[in-house]
Amino acid sequence: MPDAVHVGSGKVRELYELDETRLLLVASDRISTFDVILPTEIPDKGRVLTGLSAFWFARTRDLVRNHLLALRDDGRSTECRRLEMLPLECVVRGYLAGSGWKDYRATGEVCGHRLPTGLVESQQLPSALFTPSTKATEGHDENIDRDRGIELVGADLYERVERTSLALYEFASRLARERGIILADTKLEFGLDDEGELVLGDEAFTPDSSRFWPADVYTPGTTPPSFDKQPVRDYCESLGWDKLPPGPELPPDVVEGTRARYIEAFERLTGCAFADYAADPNTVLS
Ligand code: Q0Z
Repeated sequence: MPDAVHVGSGKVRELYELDETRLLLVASDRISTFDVILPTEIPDKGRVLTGLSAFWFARTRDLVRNHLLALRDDGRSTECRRLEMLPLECVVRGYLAGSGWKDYRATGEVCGHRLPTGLVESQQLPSALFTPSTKATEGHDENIDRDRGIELVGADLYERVERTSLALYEFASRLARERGIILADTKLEFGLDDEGELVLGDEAFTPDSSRFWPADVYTPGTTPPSFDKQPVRDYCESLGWDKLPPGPELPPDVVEGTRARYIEAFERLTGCAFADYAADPNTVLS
């Protein structure tokens, strides 16, 4: 990456500094499952996720500002405004899954929200919950309650990110549901710009930052299949792999099936042909 200093690595993305005010976020084709990066890539996954995020940024501009400045021609790189990121992972849950389901089963609560008794796994919640977490230094994010969230960012900002996160989730989950995808939950990240304005950053409503479920097979009381990664999970389970690194290589049919699912999610949600996005990434912005 000429003229850019590498400033960070995520599991599947890289972050570069373009200048004092701009960063470049580059999504690779790497895939993780059971929290392990696999040695085999899924061609076009990075472009699908970059295009989806950009689509949502464009569609939610009236709800909150966002960091998107431009998409590069490669379709996997986003030029973005450099923000002061908040130390809060803004999780919204519309359905009982993952750590929310575990916490509910153990305590009847999720992040301090008391829920009705008798809910089953993957059930839709009476209303979506804001269940923030903090980036733990090692391993998994730590769920926090409202009081801890307010300690971290202050009451005024906490209430702004809560309201904004819920509004974004309501918008995106409704659009996704109309297109056959349940957005069970999602993680958003916000920052402040140089004027102290709240800005949506990072990625938004991608299958890497959210749980996507196919609506046509959704059954409360069961563990729904992942819209995108189910072929990978099923293959890994079939090997009896211990889920410790290194992960297994994926065979070509699993790679192709998984790539097709990412592209299907992109096309259903954006209404754009993926080939049109590949030819000109700006097609998702209008
Ligand atoms: C995002 C991350 C990644 C590693 C910092 N607009 C922004 N301004 C300031 N900081 C960030 C952003 Cl998006 C920022 N991350 C997460 C992404 C690789 C870490 F691609 N960290």
